[in-house]
Amino acid sequence: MKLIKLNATVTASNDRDAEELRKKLKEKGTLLINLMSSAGSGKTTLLSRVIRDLPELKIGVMEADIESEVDAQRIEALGAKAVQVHTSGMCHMDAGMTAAAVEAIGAEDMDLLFLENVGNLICPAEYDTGAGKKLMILSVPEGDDKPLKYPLMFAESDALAVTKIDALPYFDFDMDKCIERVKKLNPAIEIFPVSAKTGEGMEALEGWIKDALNEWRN
Ligand SMILES: Nc1nc2c(ncn2[C@@H]2O[C@H](COP(=O)(O)OP(=O)(O)O)[C@@H](O)[C@H]2O)c(=O)[nH]1
Ligand SMILES: [Mg+2]
Repeated sequence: MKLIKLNATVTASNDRDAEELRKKLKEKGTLLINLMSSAGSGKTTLLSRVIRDLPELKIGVMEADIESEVDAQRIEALGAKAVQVHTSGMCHMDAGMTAAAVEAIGAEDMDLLFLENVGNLICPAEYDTGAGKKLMILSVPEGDDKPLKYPLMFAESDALAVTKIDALPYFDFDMDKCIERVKKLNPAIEIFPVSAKTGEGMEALEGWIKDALNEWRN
C-alpha cells in the first residue's frame, strides 16, 4: 500500500486546480466522489459495504488522515485499490493534494474513486477537491441538530447518507426534523437513510452512485 505525505497547496489556485482535475477525470470516465463527515460517523464502513456490493465496478479509495494507515488497510483487505494520504496536520484535502493522491493511486481504468476526506464537518466543506460529486454522511448518534450547527457541508453536498439507522431506537434522533433542516439548506440534495452495518437502505444509495457514474460518462 502506498503512503504519501502532502502539504496544502496555494489556496488562490485551488479552484483552477480543481477544474483541471475534474476535466482530466471526465476524459478518463472516472467519477471522483468526495466523501465528507465527522470522525467516526462511518465513512470507511460505508465504503467497505459499497465495495462489496458493487463488484462490477473498479473502485479505488484515497484515505486522508492526519496519522495512521488503518483505513487504507481495511479497504485493501477487501481487494480494492487504496492509498493512504497523511495531510501534515491539515483538517481537509485541497485540489492539489487530491490530484497528487489520484496520481499515486493510478486512476487509469478506474470507474469510481472515493476520497475519504479528513473527519470533521467544517474545513472539508470549504475546498473544491476536483470531485464530480460530494457525498456527506451524518450518523444517528451525532444528532439531528447538526445541519443547524454546520450548515455549509449540508448546503454543498449532492447527497447525504444518514447512517447508523440501526441505532435509532437508542438515540433521540428525529429523522423528519433532520430531513426538513437539510432540505431548507439544500432543496436539491438527495437523502438516504442507511445502515452500513445491516445493509438497510444501501441499495438506494448505491443506485444513486451508479446513476451518478452513468451521468458522468454521458
Ligand atoms: N451500529 C452501527 N455502527 C456503525 C455503522 N457504520 C459504522 N459503524 C461503526 O462506527 C464506528 C466508526 O466507523 P468508521 O467507518 O471507522 O468511521 P469513519 O471514521 O467515518 O471512517 C465503527 O465502530 C463502526 O463499526 C452503522 O451503520 N451502524
Ligand atoms: Mg475512516
